Amino acid sequence: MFLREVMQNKKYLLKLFSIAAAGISLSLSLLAASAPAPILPIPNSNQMVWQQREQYMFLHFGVNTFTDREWGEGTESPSVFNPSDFNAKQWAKAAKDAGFKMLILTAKHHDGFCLWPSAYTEHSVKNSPWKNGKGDVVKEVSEACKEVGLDFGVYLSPWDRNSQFYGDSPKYNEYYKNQLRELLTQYGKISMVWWDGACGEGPNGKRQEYDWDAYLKIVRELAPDAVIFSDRGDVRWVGNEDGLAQETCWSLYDPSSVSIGGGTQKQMGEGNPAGDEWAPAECDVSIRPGWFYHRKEDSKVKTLSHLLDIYYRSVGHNCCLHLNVPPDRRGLLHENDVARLKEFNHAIKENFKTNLAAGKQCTASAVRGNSAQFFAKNVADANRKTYWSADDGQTQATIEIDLGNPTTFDLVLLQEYIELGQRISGYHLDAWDAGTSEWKDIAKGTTIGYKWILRVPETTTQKVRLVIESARACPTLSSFELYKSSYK
Ligand code: FUL
Repeated sequence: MFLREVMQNKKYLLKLFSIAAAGISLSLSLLAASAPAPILPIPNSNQMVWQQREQYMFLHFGVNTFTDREWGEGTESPSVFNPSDFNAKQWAKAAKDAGFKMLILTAKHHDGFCLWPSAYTEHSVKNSPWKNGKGDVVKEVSEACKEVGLDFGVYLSPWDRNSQFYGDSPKYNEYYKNQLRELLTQYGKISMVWWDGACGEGPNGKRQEYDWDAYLKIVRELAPDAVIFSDRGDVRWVGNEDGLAQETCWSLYDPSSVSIGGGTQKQMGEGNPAGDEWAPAECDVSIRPGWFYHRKEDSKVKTLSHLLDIYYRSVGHNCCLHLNVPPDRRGLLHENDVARLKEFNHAIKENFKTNLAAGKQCTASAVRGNSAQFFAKNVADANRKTYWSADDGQTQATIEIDLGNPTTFDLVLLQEYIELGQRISGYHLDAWDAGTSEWKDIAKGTTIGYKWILRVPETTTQKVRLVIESARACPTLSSFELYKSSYK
């Protein structure tokens, strides 16, 4: 009798003990483990805003539009600038409708002609017949952007073939800084300043030395929200004008290892995982062969499949796409370009309409602190801010998605939580082959960063896994999405 009671109590105690233990381990696993420490460098808030724009539009417009040239000499008469039907609202609307988030205008190109009535030169719209010299393209474009909710930025070419000061370095630097100040103070919020490194000799036969530090200081002071596109700025050039990034693309960069303006395409495009600067890459490219409008190129607007290829290899390669659409002599975006932009936007929307992995069962070989905050399911929600992560020191892991049923896809979209740094440096993707009961490699990659899109052969499977082979520190992943494209 006594023994039986003891045994029953023991059973009871054991039961109580195991319930308590389960409770403790459950609450431990739900306890938030701390997030991985950021691995430097990391993006600043302006760079985060920039990256999430993904696509913005370039507008090359000026005297070249009317002289049918790509680079003006600087000797063009302002009288050639006379758009017959100028309408900045049409530009902004077309950009907005096409899913672009910002417009960048050539306020001044290499010919030195200013699209705003600068007080520092006569070579501007103020001496053109357009609106009897009372027009201001910069103003109209900035206002049109505001009206439709687009950000606005300016390209102020440092190379100026018109200015008498060019080549007399201190004088020209003053001139350039004054023009920068005009643009940054008279047109509302400026979200990007775009500089190329083109440089030449002035009328005195001397090569101009740009005072980049002083230019930078002015932008930082007068446009604190702006990102600067420049070797010395916040966003680097990808190294070509085809809109195409390399197969590896780090947002980390070491400018000292790349000669200014002379870096190889590969160095600029790939970035450098050992770099101590965060300088993600921009892919700039024109929708036509030239940057400026030429009537003979009306039939040479890039095809939809060409634009889609550019999209996958820019936005889908951890970069932003800066697509140039040059206004014509009327001062309008040409019908052919507008139609193509519409198709392009429609195709992207369709291709990424249904994430086939949304809400599906995700598991990982390791979860940081075994904490719910870092569970693999975070890669299958629609929230970029929730992410999966592994424990410190763990640089290899596998994340598996069970789709429930055999599912067909040909696009895989991956995102790291870059607020904590870009980490992943090698991975491959496997699909489960139910016939042979084996995993089969369908793609491999190096970097992911903010966004990487893999185009894979059309694959039908119930289970997919991402095998992370190497990383600079414990990896994070905020999205692992699958799509079936309708447009190629
Ligand atoms: C280059 C310029 O020389 C081209 O004319 C064009 O403006 C391109 C976007 O940048 O540096």
